[in-house]
Amino acid sequence: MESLVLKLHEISAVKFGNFKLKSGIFSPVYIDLRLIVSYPSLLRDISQALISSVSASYDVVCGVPYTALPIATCVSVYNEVPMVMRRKEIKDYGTSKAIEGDFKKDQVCLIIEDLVTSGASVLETAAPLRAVGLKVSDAVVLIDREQGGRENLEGNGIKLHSLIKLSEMVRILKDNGKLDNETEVMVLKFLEENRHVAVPSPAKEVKEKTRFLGYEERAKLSKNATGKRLFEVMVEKETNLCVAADVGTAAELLELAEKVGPEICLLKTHVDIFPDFTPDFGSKLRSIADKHNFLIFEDRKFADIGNTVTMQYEGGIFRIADWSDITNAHIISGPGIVDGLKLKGLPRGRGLLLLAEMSSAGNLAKGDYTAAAVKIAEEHSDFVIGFISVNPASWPGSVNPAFIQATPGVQMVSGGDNLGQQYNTPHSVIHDRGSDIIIVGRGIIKAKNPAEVAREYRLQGWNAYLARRS
Ligand code: 5BU
Repeated sequence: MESLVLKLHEISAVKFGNFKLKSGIFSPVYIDLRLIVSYPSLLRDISQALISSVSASYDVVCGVPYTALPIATCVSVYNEVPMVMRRKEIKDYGTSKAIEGDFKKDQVCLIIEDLVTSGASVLETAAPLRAVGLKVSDAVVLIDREQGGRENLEGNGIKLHSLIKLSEMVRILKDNGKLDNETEVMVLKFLEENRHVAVPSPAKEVKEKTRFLGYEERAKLSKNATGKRLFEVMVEKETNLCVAADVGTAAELLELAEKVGPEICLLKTHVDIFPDFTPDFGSKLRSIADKHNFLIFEDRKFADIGNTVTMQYEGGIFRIADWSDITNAHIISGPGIVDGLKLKGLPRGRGLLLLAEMSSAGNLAKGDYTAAAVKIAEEHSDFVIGFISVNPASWPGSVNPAFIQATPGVQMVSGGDNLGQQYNTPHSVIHDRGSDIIIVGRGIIKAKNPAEVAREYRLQGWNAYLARRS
């Protein structure tokens, strides 16, 4: 081991200074094992030492690209064990495989790596290997930087075998006069202080980015004209308030729209509750919306098969597609519902919200159902502009920041009604739960002065958005 460490130092594969690592932290020591391909006998020695340190049995080996690829190749050749290769970039032509080589499902694959810090690179390789049916339970590494990699891998069912720890290397170099006292102390102190480097999570990073991204930047990301406009209106009017106009008549709704218009980005309707609905309702509301610069959202909650919803959206007495910028749909019937609505909505420049979660107690839109809504939205991002959601910050994966999140069940104080509705405050919805729009019904429409109260909700919603971004 000592001669191996001294040889690595001799070829400058171990350097001391101030280096930024992949994990983002600065380190006084840097190890560059890419150089070993220029020293065939060293490459051979490392490969043989690595393999003799693993007692677990395995059927194939796989090197973490790129530095460990030649090491894995040598291990494969010397020990006559087959190798598979992980592609870092998957081709969009040919076979598009993430894992190349011949293998069978349930075969055991040993991962070979040159250096482990947080273990992130090993995990990036383990995921596609596992996805194609290989079993991964061991990884062998030349150098363990002792910065949490062992624990992070263990948490993902992978036992780490290391040939040497960085602190041991430092001691060998010191004992052989290759390192002064001061540098040794500094490196050991650094290792001691950085024992736990977290594995960076792509999902968490996207979420964090979305949290700080402004509506104006997200407007540019939206692939749908209405989605874009909604973000833009929010920025222009400094409002993320949608009023749910669940009043008794169409006449009252038009009156309310005039009053709250200056405060809102969106007005949500349930037209099928009006006894006085007439075919000119849409054009009347449209002109108020244009005057006050807000969008219209008919909360129709389509739920049928694709063919039926095309007729429900375009036809009947309500002719929703003619006047409502946005409507929404359950995904209970599968993605065909989006295809159906898109057929009629997209040529008119409309947008669709998918119901990923609901606000009412005991509802079934959670877990896999919510995840399915996100997947369908991704597949139709030209028409789907976002989601009805309650707690998007807690969704397990990352969500494209082009999608807008709109949340019903909002009042100044949390609580509920006696029919299952559950309320959160504007601050909790926007700041804590990661939503973009507060949908407020009775909190505003039952107030003596709806315009004044709408203004209060607007300020609370907007301040929560500003606080989230800072
Ligand atoms: P409220 O008065 O603020 O409770 O009205 C909420 C509105 O949002 C009402 O029009 C509902 O139909 C709508 N809503 C909801 O409350 N919860 C949901 O999950 C969905 C819509 Br989807």
